[in-house]
Amino acid sequence: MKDFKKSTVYQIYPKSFYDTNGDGIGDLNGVIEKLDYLKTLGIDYIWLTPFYPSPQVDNGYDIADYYNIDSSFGTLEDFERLVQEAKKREIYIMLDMVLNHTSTEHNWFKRALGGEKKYKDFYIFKESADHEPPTNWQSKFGGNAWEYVEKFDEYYLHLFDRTQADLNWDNKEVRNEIYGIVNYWLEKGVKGLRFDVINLISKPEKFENDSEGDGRRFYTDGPKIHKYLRELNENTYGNYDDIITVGEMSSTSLENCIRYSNPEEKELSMVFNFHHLKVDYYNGDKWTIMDFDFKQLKGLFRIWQEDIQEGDGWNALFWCNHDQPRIVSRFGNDKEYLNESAKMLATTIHMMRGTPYIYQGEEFGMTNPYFDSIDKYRDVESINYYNILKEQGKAEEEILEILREKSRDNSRTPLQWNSEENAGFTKGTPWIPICDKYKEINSKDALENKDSIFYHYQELIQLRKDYDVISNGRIKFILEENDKVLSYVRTLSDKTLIVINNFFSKETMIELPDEYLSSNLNSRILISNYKDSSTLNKRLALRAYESIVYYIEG
Ligand code: TEU
Ligand code: CA
Repeated sequence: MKDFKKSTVYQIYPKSFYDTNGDGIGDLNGVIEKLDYLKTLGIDYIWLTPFYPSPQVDNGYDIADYYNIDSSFGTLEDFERLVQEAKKREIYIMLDMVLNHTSTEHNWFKRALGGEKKYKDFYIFKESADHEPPTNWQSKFGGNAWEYVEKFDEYYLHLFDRTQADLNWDNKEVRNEIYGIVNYWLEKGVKGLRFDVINLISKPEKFENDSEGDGRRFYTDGPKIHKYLRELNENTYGNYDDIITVGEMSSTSLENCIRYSNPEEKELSMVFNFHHLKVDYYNGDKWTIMDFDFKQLKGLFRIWQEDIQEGDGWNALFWCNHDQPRIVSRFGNDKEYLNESAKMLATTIHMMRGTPYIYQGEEFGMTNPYFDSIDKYRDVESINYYNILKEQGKAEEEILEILREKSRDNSRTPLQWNSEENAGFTKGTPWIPICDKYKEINSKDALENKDSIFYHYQELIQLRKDYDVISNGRIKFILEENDKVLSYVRTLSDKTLIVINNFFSKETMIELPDEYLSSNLNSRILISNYKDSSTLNKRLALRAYESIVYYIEG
């Protein structure tokens, strides 16, 4: 059995991972073919984003059938083979469970539209006077969150696209159906579950206008969320002793995050929160351009690490996923300091308290693709906001500049396997353009160079297994006032780690607090991103993006 505190999860977006049949779309057989590569990296779990039958309006987060595989990705047999082949390599599969909403192509929704009351109650239909939506809540993808159905003279709720109708979790029959779905996949040998937007499932009893915002305060960490998660646990994965679970909890609070992930609450193993990835949203608005606020980033990490520790909760640690721009292009430097900054960013989160997640391509420094025209984009959110920003009167070039920094497609371009045609991803035409840096940035070159970002990740993954102070130590942030360097200390009995990261290209000096220097005779460098980093000293000069981890015993 795997210890999730010593494990690392690798996220695969199958559509962009590896295509084996030349249709331009990555597939499950592509994942199987690359398992040895993942074994070399050393990861423990593969989280696969949704591969279920779907009209693909939101690339699979709009599920039409929870019990099957979309033919573009393969078959159930392929999936079963993947589980077995991965297991042979001691890698386990984590599935993405999208249970807040279904596609409007799901049979339940079709029967609801057909007028069957049982299925109408699976969703959230509301009457409303005067052809006005029932509330002013906004969809996360832009526009009002209610869609009108003429036939009933009613609206249904969709917090995401209008083809993603929210399920009514207050209906016991819906919850029972959901237990059935989760148990079906657990019986197939799945060992991990990632629950999509799971802190949005419990809607308020009364639906009312939000005079202060877009409605999220009424349903984020909603009234019955803890009850529903405990019940889900009790009826599904709680009956096994080796399943890890992670909830995607967009803007959750600390207090709720602790309840979700404290083992005594019997809800989830850990939580993704996104607060640290909103430090480049000007006034909270994603669709703006702003340098990241480093002080804010540091403050958020400190709070979410130290306070979750106090509450005995557990964090999922991550910079990247299929919804986020590439981290080297965002908080690092993907030009002069690609190697240094990618390694520094990796060390920053892999040495923290929590379970690290790596998003495909991150392990060798994939960057944003910097698309130059709107027709290269595929993502529903990006295209919606392109139109919204147009309507607001913004110029084409300014909108494209924003998308180049903020679009979800930044992370969805195909994995760059080598410097050959289509980066070795497909023999056909890729469903979305390839990032044109693939000649310099690709996994083959990374594997051939012992100093590459890839081997830095490999080492970080192994260190977490070898050093209990990483998996189980306490964390405390230091150098809080420093506006260039993020630093923290991990401790476990007589072992100490000092983690130091310069987030900028300018050289900088730091002074460490005396308490960590008394026993520096026994100190050594555990990992760093320069070959000749200095030994432990009170005063240290850090070069561009320099990142050093000191290990002290005794
Ligand atoms: O994302 C939830 C979510 O709120 C975001 O991170 C979202 O992508 C946001 O709009 C970013 O601006 C999850 C999935 O990860 C995402 O791919 C899905 O589109 C979404 O849920 C709906 O299922
Ligand atoms: Ca394919």
